[in-house]
Amino acid sequence: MIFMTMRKPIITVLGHVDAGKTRLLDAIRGTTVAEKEAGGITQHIGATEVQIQVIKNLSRGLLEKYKFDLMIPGLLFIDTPGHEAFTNLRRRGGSIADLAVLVVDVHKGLQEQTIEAIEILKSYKCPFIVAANKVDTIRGWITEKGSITDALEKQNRETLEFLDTKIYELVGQLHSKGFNSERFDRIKDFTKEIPIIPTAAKHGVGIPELLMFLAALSQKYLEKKLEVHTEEGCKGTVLEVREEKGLGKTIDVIVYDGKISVGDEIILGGKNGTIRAKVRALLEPRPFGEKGNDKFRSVQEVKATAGVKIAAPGLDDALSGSPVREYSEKAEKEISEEIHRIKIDSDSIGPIVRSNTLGSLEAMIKLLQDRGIKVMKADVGEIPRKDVLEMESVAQKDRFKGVIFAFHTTVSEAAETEARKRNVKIFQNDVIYRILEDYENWVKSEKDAEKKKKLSFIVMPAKIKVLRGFVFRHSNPAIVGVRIEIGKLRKEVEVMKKGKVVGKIIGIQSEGKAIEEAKAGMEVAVSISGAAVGKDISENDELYTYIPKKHFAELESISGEFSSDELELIEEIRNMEQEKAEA
Ligand SMILES: Nc1nc2c(ncn2[C@@H]2O[C@H](COP(=O)(O)OP(=O)(O)OP(=O)(O)O)[C@@H](O)[C@H]2O)c(=O)[nH]1
Ligand SMILES: [Mg+2]
Repeated sequence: MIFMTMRKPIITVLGHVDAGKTRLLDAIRGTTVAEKEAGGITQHIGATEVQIQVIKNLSRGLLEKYKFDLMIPGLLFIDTPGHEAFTNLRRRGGSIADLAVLVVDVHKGLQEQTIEAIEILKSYKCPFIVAANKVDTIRGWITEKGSITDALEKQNRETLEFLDTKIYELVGQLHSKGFNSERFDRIKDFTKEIPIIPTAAKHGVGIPELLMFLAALSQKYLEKKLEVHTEEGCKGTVLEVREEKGLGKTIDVIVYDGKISVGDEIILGGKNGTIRAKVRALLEPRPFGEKGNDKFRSVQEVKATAGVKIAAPGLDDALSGSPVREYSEKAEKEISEEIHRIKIDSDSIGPIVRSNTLGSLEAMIKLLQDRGIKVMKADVGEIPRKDVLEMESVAQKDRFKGVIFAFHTTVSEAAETEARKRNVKIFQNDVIYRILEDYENWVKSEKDAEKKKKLSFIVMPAKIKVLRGFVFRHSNPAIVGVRIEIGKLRKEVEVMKKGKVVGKIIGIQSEGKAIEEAKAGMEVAVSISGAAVGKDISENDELYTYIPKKHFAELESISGEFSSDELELIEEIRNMEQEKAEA
């Protein structure tokens, strides 16, 4: 028989350094000491559970005001804030975090890592709400603990206006990232707008609204996703791998479905393939005030949603971000496939990606794929020398693909030396979107340089007219005044009349000064070697640059560089040369 109930949604907190993520989690944990004592807030391994009753008590009139009717059993907050933890909260096709809180410093708006967090949230399709934090630092702010709705009523007009300016700057920035948002109390349609909740984590301001909106949104939009099968085998994710005194390597796991008991056999991902292990102990933090000689207490069974430490023999190579399941052949196959899928050498040629955990690796691969870059190989750990050799051969086929991305990981000395020697690019950074930006900037500047080089080698189309009354010298070389009708005239190109080459431009002068190039509209004096005025050329003649046959394809490849006049001119010259050749 299958029992199905609704579990607590899993919530993670992301944002830029110093935005106040830790403080916000502290505020949630410390919201009401009284609730804590009554069991309303409990500590898990790596997570904090907030019972629904706490949210109901805190929200007072707000639930009625917004017509929220809460049925979920509570919320489970992941205690480690940051992308690191979030990217490890992964499961096939997404994240096990049901919702995220994006913490933004109200004065600073979207900063580097906020943008990175948004990118990752987007790629995992994880809905989020925004905490516009540190509102207490706005000039004139009157601190009122608890509800932000109440606090807003206490503020003077200038303070409120300043807050709104900042909020709408944020709305604009979020919009440019593809999200519609609005101050929480002005939202009309929750399916279309992301609520922005002003908070002062330091003083616990806005926490009731934050909790309430998280609860309401998870219930409304995640209902299906929150169904659990409490009598089935466990499904979870390794959040962290930790050495514990007397226990050896342990794994901190977030269980999002099913249950796990001491003695169960589990299967998870390791650095060298899957690991099958028998649960020796399930550990929870010892509640405050309970007697005991260490920080954990042992339990027999844990049901989703929960954070738990698992002690078992053989966990030395366990991988952060790996799935954990109750052992079955099917589960083993699936986990093995999942690890393999990430590490797989794809058929296409492309870059190598390495990262510190399976989660961050997957996030990086996703973001690259979003940009149309197919990864050839991905793995956790340091960049070894052999990666450079592999990418050198890829670069020979496509130099923009033969690169290495080192996200949150180190590059071995041998790899660095080899990369320098072989000219293989390694993009290394701890901020995902920085790596992507560096790579994209590099590609752009290389392509620009390539184009520039190409342009300097090919003959540009030009149509020039010999001006009447400006013959300065008749021959050896002929020097005449011309007007550039269309295109660009450069030195060292041959010119033709009616398809026949009459000479070569060996000098261009404008107002008495030698120049390298003359553009359409300019009137200049040109020296033409090999041509004689009166014989090969005359006043009022129209001359065209002679374009070598093999240059036409090159010109075509950069056709975006030309105006429609110039494109027509290229065709005219091509026809002229063809007719001449056929004649
Ligand atoms: N005035 C004020 N200060 C705050 C508020 N929230 C956080 N701070 C302060 O901002 C600083 C950073 O807060 P943290 O919570 O450590 O920020 P964080 O986002 O966890 O930072 P990292 O973990 O380093 O990424 C601390 O000095 C906090 O006391 C707030 O609402 N008001
Ligand atoms: Mg912190």
